[in-house]
Parts: sequence; C-alpha cells; structure tokens
Amino acid sequence: MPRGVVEKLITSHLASGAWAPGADIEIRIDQTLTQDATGTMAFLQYEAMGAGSVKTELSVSYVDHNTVQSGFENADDHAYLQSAAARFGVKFSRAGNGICHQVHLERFGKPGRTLLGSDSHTPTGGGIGMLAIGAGGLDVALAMAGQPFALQCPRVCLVRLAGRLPPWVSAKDVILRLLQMLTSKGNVGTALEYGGPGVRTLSVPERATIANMGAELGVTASVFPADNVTRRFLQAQGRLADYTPLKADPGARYDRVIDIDLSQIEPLAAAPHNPDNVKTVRELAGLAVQQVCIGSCTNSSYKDLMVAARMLAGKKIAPGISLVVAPGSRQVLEMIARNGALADLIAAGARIAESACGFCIGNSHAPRSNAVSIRTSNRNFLGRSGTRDAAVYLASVETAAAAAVAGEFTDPRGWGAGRYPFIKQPAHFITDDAMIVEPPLPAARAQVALVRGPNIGALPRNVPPPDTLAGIAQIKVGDKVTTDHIMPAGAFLKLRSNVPKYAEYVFHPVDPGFPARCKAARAQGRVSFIIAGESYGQGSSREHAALCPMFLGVRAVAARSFERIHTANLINCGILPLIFQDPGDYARVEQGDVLELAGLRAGLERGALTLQNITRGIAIPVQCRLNERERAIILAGGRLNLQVGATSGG
Ligand code: MIC
Ligand code: SF4
Repeated sequence: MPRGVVEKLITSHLASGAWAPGADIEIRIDQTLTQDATGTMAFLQYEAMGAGSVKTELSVSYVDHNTVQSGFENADDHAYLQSAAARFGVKFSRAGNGICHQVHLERFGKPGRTLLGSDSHTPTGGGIGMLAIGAGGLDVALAMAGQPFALQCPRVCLVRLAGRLPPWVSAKDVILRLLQMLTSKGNVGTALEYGGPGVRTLSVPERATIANMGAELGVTASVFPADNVTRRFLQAQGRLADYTPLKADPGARYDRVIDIDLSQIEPLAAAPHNPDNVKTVRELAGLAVQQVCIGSCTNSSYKDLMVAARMLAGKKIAPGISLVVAPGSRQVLEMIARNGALADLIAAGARIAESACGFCIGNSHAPRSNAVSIRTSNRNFLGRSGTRDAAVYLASVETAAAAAVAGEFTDPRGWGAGRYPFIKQPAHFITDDAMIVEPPLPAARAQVALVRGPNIGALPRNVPPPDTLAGIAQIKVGDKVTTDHIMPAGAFLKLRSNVPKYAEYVFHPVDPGFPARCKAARAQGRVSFIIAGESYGQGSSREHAALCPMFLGVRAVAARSFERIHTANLINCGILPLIFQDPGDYARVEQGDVLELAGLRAGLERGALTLQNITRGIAIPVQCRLNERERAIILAGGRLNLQVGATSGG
C-alpha cells in the first residue's frame, strides 16, 4: 500500500497498536527537547523516576524563555537545569544560544526521526521532515526515560501546495490562510502533511514557520517531506550526514485534501485576540501602529532577519513606532552581525533584543496601553503581551517591517514587486556550538550535584480519588480558553518551578478570586470543578495549567471539548476531563453550584458518568472516554504515582 510521510514516520516508530486513524497507539521517541519554563518541572519529575541517564538518541535542554532575570529565580532554574542536564546525559543550550525550536532546526533536527518537546511549538521540526510533537513536561520526562509516547493515531490531511509565493508574500501568510480556513478549533486528532509541487519552492525555515503555527490550529503535528531543499539546508549547517530523503509514495491516500495555490495568497494578519481571526492587510491598511516586534520561534530565521534588514536599510522607523528585533538564535545574530545587516537594523532604529522568546511570552517589551502591536509571533491571546488592553496582530516580517517604516498597517506589496529583497540561503551558516554544553561521560554523571536554589519548589503529587467527588463549580468560562488564561506567563514566569506560589495565579487574567475559593472548599473537604466551553486548554503545553489547579484541589473539568496536550496534562495530574454529552448542558451549571460525581470507578469503565447538580436538582450526563492506561493514571491520582519505581536506573 502506498504510504504518506506521516504514515511512514508513525509506522517506523510504532511501539504498540497499528496504523489506523483514531486508534490508541504508542510511538518510540528518538529525540526530546525541553525549555526552561517547562523543563524544571520535567527534570524534577525525571529525577523522581530515578531513571539515570536518558535513553533517547538525543535530548537537549534549552534556556530561552525566562532570561529576563529580574531576580534570582530564573537564574536558579538555569543552574538547576544545567546540573540536571549533566547528571542525566542531556545537552544543555545556554541562555543566549537561542530559541529552542530555531536552534533545534539548525543544529539537531533530522528527517525521519521523532521529536517530543515540552513546548507546543515543537512541531516546528516538521519543517525538516520530523514527526515533531508537543507534550507536557511529564510525557517528555517519560520519553527521556525510554518510554514510548501514547497518542491517538492521527487522521491525515494533505495540504497540496501549488504555484509559488509572489513577492512580499511569505510563509507566515500561508499558515494564516490555513488558520482562516480551518480555525483554531475542531482539528484535534489531525496531522497535516504538506505536499504538491509548491513544496520545493519553500526553504526549510519557511516550512518551519508553517509547521510551527500548526500548533495554533490544534493539530498533532505538521510534516513536510525531506527533499533536496532539506538536503541543501543540512549541508549549509555542516550536517549533510543527517540527511535522509523522505517523501510520500505516489498514490498515498489521505483522510482529507486541501489545495492551496501559493501564487493566490496575499498578505494577511491575525487580529486580536486569536490567531484564527484573520484579515487581509489590505483591509487593515491605515490603522496606526505603535509597536512592531520581529522575532519568536515562528519568524526569526536568517532569512526573516535579512528581509527585515534589507527593507529597513537606509530608512528610519516612524517616530511613533517602537521596533523590537529578536534574532532566533546566536547563529542568526552572528550571521547578521558579520554581514552588516545588524547595523542596518540598528541604524533604522531597531531595539535589538536577546536571542530568546522575550516579547513573545510577554516577559518584556509589553506595549503601551491601548497600543496596536504587530508581531511576527504566533499567539495574540488577550493579555499575553503583558498589556491587557493592547491589540496584538500577528503578521509576516514583510508586513511588520513595512508598518515600522510607515507607522501604520500598509500592504507591503505597495513597495513594488521589483524591490522585493529575495534572500538566498548562505552556502554555509556559521556553526559554532560553543554555547551547547555536552554532558560528561556516563561514568562521571552520578557525581554531578544537582543545584537547587530556593526557587526550586517541591514536586506536587495528587492522591487517588474517592469514588464520589463532592464539590463546587468554582468557575465557568467560555469557549477557547487558553492555557495563558489558566496559568498566565509573562511576569509570573519566574514562579514556574514553584507550584504552591504559582498556584496563587490560576485564572488570574479571568478571575483572580479563583485560588482562594478553591482553598476554602478544600478546607471544608470539598473538591473543585471547572466548567468550560469549547476547545478548553488551547495554546501552550504548560502542564502548570493542570498542576496548579490540581494543587488547589481541582478534580474535574467539565467542558464542551478539550485540546489535545491539555487533556493529556489533566489526566497526568489525575484530573478528570469530562465532556458534556449534550453541549446544551453547559448552560445548566453556574459558578457556585454544588456538584457531585458518584460511582467514579464504574462510570470510568463505561466512559459515562452523571454530574449531579445538587443546587439545581438536575442530572447532567457527561462522557469520559479513557483507555485502560488513562483510567489507571486517574485512579492512581496521577501518572507519577504509577511511574515511580517502574523506571529502572542506568
Ligand atoms: C508559549 O508559546 O506559550 C510557550 C511559553 O512557549 C509554551 C510553553 C510554556 O508555557 O512554557 C508553549 O507553547 O508550550
Ligand atoms: Fe518562545 Fe514564543 Fe516560541 Fe513559545 S511561541 S517557544 S514563547 S518564541
């Protein structure tokens, strides 16, 4: 049977189950990545497993999110992570080396391999022909311990690309077009495979931009074939030996096919406050802009920065604009420093930021009140920029740089087709891995002392649930509630390693009183419930969005639908993801209602339970379709309770 790229990647890594869309399967993981905001928890969990050196082909621990260091906390995390990497045989990418996804693509990504990362934008690796998947920290820790990763075998949608992008239109516009078509909900359980003649017109970093924002669609992974373009990229990175071709067999079948003619795409932007709220830049033209941010793991490659530099060379940014430029990696920064492009950006008025997540995660460069901010990043959720009333638009580097000069939204095509700065991939990138610390040889690892500053809190654990959960609906939220709403990042990021402290901010952007109510219920021996609409848990992979509610006594979330990574994180923490059998029942529970879920064990066997709304005297049927593995995790009170002792050292 002819097979597509996704099918080949999955079947060559199957550890259990068989290729059948929707089936429960497990796959072997070749590589992992962690970053500092999720990594501390992942390594604390890894430590608790007592697993010794990692069992993967390659694991890299990156420091890229919390590099502001406005106190000792972030630096404590970095020191812990560096010591844990040395102890467990993991490569350590130091602060300043760049954003995990960009660096991984440049230095480690290999076609044909699987990559699991504790960051939702891990699928960026799909740009180089990897099956790259985002997951919670605990799942990545388990993969480092050599355990396969459990997932639902995806349905595969082929995105068939034809034609070539016109000048001033770029990869970002392609993924924004897909977000416009597919939206950010309803895509759980799907993988996107890119194919068709248009693929070869896109460079690896452009493919990576498209794969990166598959996270915003909510798909499991986005994968490009590995072809001559991939080969030339790896060669320029001095890694030709890492190349293996990977393409779909002629006649491969897909669950769905979407055709996109690249030549028909125009500059687009995602308007506030969701990446799928896509408009044409034409429609937005004339809207005054106060801030432009170029960077993030979506658009910070050499090509992106060169386009910005060429557009800004010899010009000055508009007086009302603050332009922030964050190159994605030290490689990119060094390349543009040596070829003079950095000087062009500085001369134009750009504020050069560190090669890190920075503005994208809202820990720096918050826009002013009521500002319009154009960013080349991937998420514009309410408040994520650090300024609640800012209007953040997501757009291409071309659109962003044009706005920086004009001071307002302007269609970059107005600059004239003949003036488009086509950037050729360099024959050789500067490849200096001095900022990547290699672990010591295995025999020396046991002697490495783990460095635990005061910010490294204890790992919270749940306990097995009683058969009847009696509690209170502590909050009722609407559709598309993201993990940024549940556990805000930005200024709170430095609490990531300290769950009791971070838990004080659960739902802070929505309802700051939530933690106190949960604690009061817990003092009376009651559990807490969360009531939600569609696509609950969209966005970041941060398992804190489950860990911190768990710490406060949340035992179940009843929603109309859930996103993939968050569902897995809830289960790993022993929290029940309940789905209203009749979506209309969402209207029959209000904040403060007393609820009861009885007969848990028997109900989980059936996949169906009844949520009694005691306050209103109504019975609400809910579904909880868990497989045997997931049921065991819930009944143990979380994955870690099952895991400890099950993983051998070595
Ligand atoms: C994000 O873009 O939201 C983050 C910050 O990279 C997160 C990870 C985190 O919350 O630490 C993600 O995408 O998973
Ligand atoms: Fe970092 Fe932003 Fe990418 Fe998340 S989306 S990894 S915060 S650059």
